[in-house]
Amino acid sequence: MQAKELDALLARFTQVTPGKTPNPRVKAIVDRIVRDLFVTMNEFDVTPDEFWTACNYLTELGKNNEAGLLAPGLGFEHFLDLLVEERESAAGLNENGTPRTIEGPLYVVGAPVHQGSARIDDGLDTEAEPLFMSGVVRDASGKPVPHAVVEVWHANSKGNYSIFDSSQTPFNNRGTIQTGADGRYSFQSIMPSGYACPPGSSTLQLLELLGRHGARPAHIHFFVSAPGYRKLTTQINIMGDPLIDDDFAFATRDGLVPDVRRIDDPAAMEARGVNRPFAEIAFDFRLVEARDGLPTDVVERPRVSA
Ligand code: MBD
Ligand code: FE
Repeated sequence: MQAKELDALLARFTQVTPGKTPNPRVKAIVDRIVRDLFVTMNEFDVTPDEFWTACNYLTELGKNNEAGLLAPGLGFEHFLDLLVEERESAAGLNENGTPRTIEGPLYVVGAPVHQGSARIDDGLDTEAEPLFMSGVVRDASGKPVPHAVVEVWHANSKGNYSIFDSSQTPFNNRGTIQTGADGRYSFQSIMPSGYACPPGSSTLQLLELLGRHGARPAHIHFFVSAPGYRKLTTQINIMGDPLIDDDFAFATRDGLVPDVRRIDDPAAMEARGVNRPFAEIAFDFRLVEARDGLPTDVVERPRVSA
C-alpha cells in the first residue's frame, strides 16, 4: 500500500466519536503503535495467517500470565531502567547510588520480616551450597542509613522461585530484613542457580523463533528502602556464572557482580553452623536521597501476594 493511502486509512481509524473525550496520552500512544504496526505489516506483507498467529500468541501469553516474563526477555524492562536513569541524570541526581536493575516477575508480597539478620532458606536443600551475605545500607556519601529495609528474593539451587514453584515451602529464599541504626543487614540462604524460562512457555517459544535462549545467570534480587531515600530495585549476579554477560533479561550491570568467597575451613564451617563448604558475599547498598520531580521510585505493578 502507498504511504498516502495508509495515512488516509489511519486518519479515519483514529477519529474520535463525536461527544466522546479521549484520554490524550493513551490516544497519542495507541494511535502511534497502531500506525507503526500498520507500517510494519505493510512493509513485510503480513498474511492473515501470520496476523492471527500473533494474536493467538498474545492470548496464550496472557492466559499463561507471561507478559511479565516476555517484557524482560525482549528488553523492555531494562529499557525502562535506562529511561528512568536518563531523567534522573538530567535532574542531577547523585550518581553514587548502587545501580538499579529490573525487578522481574517473581517478587511476592508478604515475606517474613526479620530484624538485622535472618535465615531465609528452609534448610531442606541439603545439597545446596550455604550462602552468607551481609553488608551495610549507606547513603551516597557512604554513611550508614538507619532503619533501612532490605527485601531479598532468589531462586533455589534448581533455578526455581518459591510460591511460583509449589514443590518448595512458601517463602523459601525470600525475606524482609529491617536494619537498625547501623544500616547492617545479613542473611543466610543457599546459593541460587540461574532461572530459565520453562520449556513450552510462550516466552521461550518466541525467544526460540528469535534464535535466543531464555536463561539468566544466578542472581539475587533486592528492594532496598529507607525513609527519605529513593527505593532501590536491584540484583546482584553470582560471579563466575557463564551467563553473566548473556542474560536473557539484560539485567547484568557494572557494580552488581560482587566477589564470592569460598570457604572450606572446618573451624569456619563450625562457626557458621554448617556441615559443608560455604560461600560468603559482602555487599553494601548505596541509596540516593528522595527528591520531587523525578519518575517515581515505587513502581506500581500487579504483584503476587501470599
Ligand atoms: C527471573 O528470575 C527474573 O529475575 C527475571 C527478570 C525474569 C524471569 C525470571
Ligand atoms: Fe530472578
